[in-house]
Amino acid sequence: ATKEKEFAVEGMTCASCVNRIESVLLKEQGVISASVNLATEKAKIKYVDGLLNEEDLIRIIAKAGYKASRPK
Ligand code: 9UX
Repeated sequence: ATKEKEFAVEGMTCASCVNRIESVLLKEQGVISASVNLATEKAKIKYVDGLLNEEDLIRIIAKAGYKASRPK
């Protein structure tokens, strides 16, 4: 099954940050789509449930240099 969740992302200061995070996410096995919004500081990620969980996605974003947090 797939899930689509929104994460809060801190630390993005220019439009290239958006592209960086999206491409890092899309390289991961299990990520179906990733849409990052600089203005709202949110990342909407669609992923395969059995391959990734929220903690994995937060860790992947952290490795790219940004602080993500769980959706409410
Ligand atoms: Mo822009 Mo983002 O120079 O890490 S790419 S701030």
